[in-house]
Amino acid sequence: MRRLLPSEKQKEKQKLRVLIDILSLFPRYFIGPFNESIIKRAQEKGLVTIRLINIRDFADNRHHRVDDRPYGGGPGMVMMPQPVKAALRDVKGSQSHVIYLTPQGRTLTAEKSRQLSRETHLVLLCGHYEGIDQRILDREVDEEISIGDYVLTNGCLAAIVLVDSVIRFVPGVLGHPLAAEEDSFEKGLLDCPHYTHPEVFEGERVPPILLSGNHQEIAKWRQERALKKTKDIRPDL
Ligand code: 4GY
Repeated sequence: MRRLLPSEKQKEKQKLRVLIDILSLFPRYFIGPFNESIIKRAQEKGLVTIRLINIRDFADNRHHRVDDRPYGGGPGMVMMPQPVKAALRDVKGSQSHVIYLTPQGRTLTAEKSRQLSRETHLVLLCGHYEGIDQRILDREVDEEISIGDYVLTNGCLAAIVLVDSVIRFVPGVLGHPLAAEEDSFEKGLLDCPHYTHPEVFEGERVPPILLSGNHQEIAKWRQERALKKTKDIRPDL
């Protein structure tokens, strides 16, 4: 194999960093989930930087209003374009990929999360009320993503889910370098069952094959169980 040029060596060592800006009306939503466990550690390691931006801070009217009544009538309120545009202008750069979280988007998959983990700068736009003025979505958003076929009260929880699933694919975030690949969905199957100590719990034994030390047989068993589970629960996969 060809030796790496000095510039390439440097690039190899250089950490893949992801900057994630989250624009919402409720930045406090994220404080709990982002300050625990793996997401917390990913930030401490400098692999991921998450910034929380309050769209209301960018409202140019005296009362910092961010919503107004929908043209054409009907219930609910719509987020006004001005504050959203100003917040986006504040964070957007040449490398930004802007995502709007909405049930109207393409459903998030592991493949999409892996793809997003290779972006330099993700901007996540979280709506509230009936949503955001369509002119912002048309002009400023690169992609609309849904986390599933149900409606949340706002986009913040969907953004938390997206961040969590994306950062698992950022190299160095999970302990084992191949952990993200080993998990469910990477082979198009649901995961197999897992067992730990004790060997007998309330009279139920761990499947004996897992204690056999025969790694080939264990791998075969896990594959079979994953296949059966997938056929039963998700034949569409
Ligand atoms: N499902 N996937 C979702 C959602 C809430 C009104 C627009 C979802 O991603 N987002 O249900 N979002 C709505 C609330 C404004 C977002």
